[in-house]
Amino acid sequence: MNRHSRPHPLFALLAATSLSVGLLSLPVPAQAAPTAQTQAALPVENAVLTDPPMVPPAITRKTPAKVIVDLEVQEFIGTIADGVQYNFWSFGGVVPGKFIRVREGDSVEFHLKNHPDNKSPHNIDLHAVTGPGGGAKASMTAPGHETTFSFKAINPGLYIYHCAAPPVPMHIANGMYGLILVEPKAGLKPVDKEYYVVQGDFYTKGAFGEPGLQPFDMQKGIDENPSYVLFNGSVGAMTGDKAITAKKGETVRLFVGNGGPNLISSFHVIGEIFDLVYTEGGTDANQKNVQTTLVPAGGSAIVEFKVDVPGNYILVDHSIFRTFNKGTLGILTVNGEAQPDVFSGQQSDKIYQAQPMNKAPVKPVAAPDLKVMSSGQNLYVANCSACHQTDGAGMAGVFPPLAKSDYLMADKLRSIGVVLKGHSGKIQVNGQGYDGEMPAMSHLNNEQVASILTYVRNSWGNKGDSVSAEEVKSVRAKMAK
Ligand code: HEC
Ligand SMILES: [Cu+2]
Repeated sequence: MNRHSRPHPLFALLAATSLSVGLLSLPVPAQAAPTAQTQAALPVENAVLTDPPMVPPAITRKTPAKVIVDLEVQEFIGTIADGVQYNFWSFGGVVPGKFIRVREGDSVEFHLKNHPDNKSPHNIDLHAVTGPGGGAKASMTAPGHETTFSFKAINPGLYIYHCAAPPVPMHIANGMYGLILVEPKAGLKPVDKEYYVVQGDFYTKGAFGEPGLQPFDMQKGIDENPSYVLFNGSVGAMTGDKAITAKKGETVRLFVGNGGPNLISSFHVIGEIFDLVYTEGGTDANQKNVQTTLVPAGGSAIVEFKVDVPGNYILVDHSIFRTFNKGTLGILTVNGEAQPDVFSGQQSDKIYQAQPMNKAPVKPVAAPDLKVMSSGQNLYVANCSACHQTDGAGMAGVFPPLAKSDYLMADKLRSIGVVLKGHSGKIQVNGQGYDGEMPAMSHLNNEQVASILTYVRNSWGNKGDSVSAEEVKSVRAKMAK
């Protein structure tokens, strides 16, 4: 039997509290507002909401206000990767949801609208809320309804918000999360650029990149085995012409969140050091000079850094398979003049003559077949020794040595190519330059080339593995293309 067909008891508990209460009592009668009198004195404003990666402007007010937040839940089919669609659920039609910015001490009047075309009831649990469920039960909203609740933003900090309608993990996995910043009374120090980045893990029936509309995979979610781990809801949401940008010398502040639902992020920007980290989104900029900061599922971090050198800086989760195989990659492009005293770029690339390493070989090389060795020797004498000499020593400056040849031993497939194709042009063998012409030995068949090279790679002090006719064949096939 399917493991998740019988719901966990917690599900029943949640259903009995938030969902059923929310649904059965819909429309929820507006609760008498106990703070109506005090609120009446506050100036009223509408919150500025932004799509990722943008952040609303800093709050310049010095006194509290009543801030109205209007957020509409939208279920929509969007692109999760090139050629791959997913049925996202969202706060405001974007994943992560709209960025909300209020000030410590503000009274927030929250309006949650559930679009009539949606199929599921939804709600919102804001981690910035002090009160049961973070507002989840108070905001349970059926499709085609709008609910309202109010809270006072007592604690400053950067908080995740998310849907908490059952099944909760599925709503979160579908993209129902975002960030709300409660600016401290004194404000945040002004910086040049602010951006909004949220990581999330996604569970599709198909593997990463498998095209078409991909359904949600509950079992992969339970197993914590995502097909995608993404910044801002899709592969490429922050690359190419969607990369975030800054100018050399500017200070960048990233509001980083992690919607989860499962994974913890080891957030890192390749080639930068965070000058300042507000660990876990608290208001104490408690850490200086940090390479990688943890962002818990359902948590956040604020990082700040000055960009001193132009170029592309890659945002990653340093659990690095996620970056290379599951999509966790964003780019910050820094424009400006080069800064060679801070970073020079590559200054040279030359051949490095090293002593052989006296490490024990990891994989013992099988002794070459004696028959192969002796036929290889005969063929070598007939075809190669005129130039490379019977003892493989070559002739200084004219014919490169094969005995103890670093060039020969470094790359088996390349040496097959040299024999089949010949070689001309500059070449370095054991530190000595050669610029001669070796004729293509195309009259030799695969077997013969294999035995010659097996002999050469195991004579005069050379020690290497055998060359098979199969390998020669595949090099020959590649050449033909
Ligand atoms: C007519 C002379 C001549 C013959 C015959 C000849 N080679 Fe060469 N070989 C050269 C020259 C010259 C070079 C260097 C080419 C260059 O400078 O680009 C070379 C380069 C090489 C290299 C790469 C450099 C090194 O030392 O590792 C290998 C391997 C090699 N030959 C193997 C062979 C084998 C095996 C045969 C016989 C099947 C053979 N050669 C036959 C002249 C010859
Ligand atoms: Cu929801």
